[in-house]
Amino acid sequence: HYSFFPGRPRWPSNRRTLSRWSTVTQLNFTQSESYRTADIRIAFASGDHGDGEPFDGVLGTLAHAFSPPSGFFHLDNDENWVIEGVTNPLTTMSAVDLESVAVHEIGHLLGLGHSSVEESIMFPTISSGTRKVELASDDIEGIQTLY
Ligand code: TQI
Ligand code: ZN
Repeated sequence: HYSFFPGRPRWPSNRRTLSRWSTVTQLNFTQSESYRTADIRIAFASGDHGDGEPFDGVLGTLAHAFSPPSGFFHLDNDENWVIEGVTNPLTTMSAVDLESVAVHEIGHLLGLGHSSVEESIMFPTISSGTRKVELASDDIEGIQTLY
């Protein structure tokens, strides 16, 4: 029978963020062979990266995604991105949870603007050091109204 290492460490699933949105809609996401022809193109970038919306170093703008049918989703490479709460002690003060930001930006990619409901993923602020990855009923209503 199989066993795990203590604490059950594992690689994070890179599809988890997209599946949060696909489980509440008819949308399907598959990984494309080619970045150039993909509908959704995700990249890390620093400073001025050619789309007229330059990044600004640590904190400030963390990421941006454009409304449909753009499909561009850029993450600021200068942030101290954190996955599953694992932070570098030297950068904890400015740590940003990658999954929380990604779920929010995918919402923008799919066509959701900001929400006035504080619990929602699409609320325009998040307290620093916070992890917010579960869709709220407001997010689900929004995306189901659109798709
Ligand atoms: N990026 C902003 C955002 O995604 C970009 C933005 C500003 C924007 N105004 C907009 C996008 C109007 C669409 C419409 O909201 S951000 C958060 C949150 C950012 C902010 O880097 O400031 C998250 C990215 F909600 F926490 F403030 C992700 Cl989760
Ligand atoms: Zn936003």
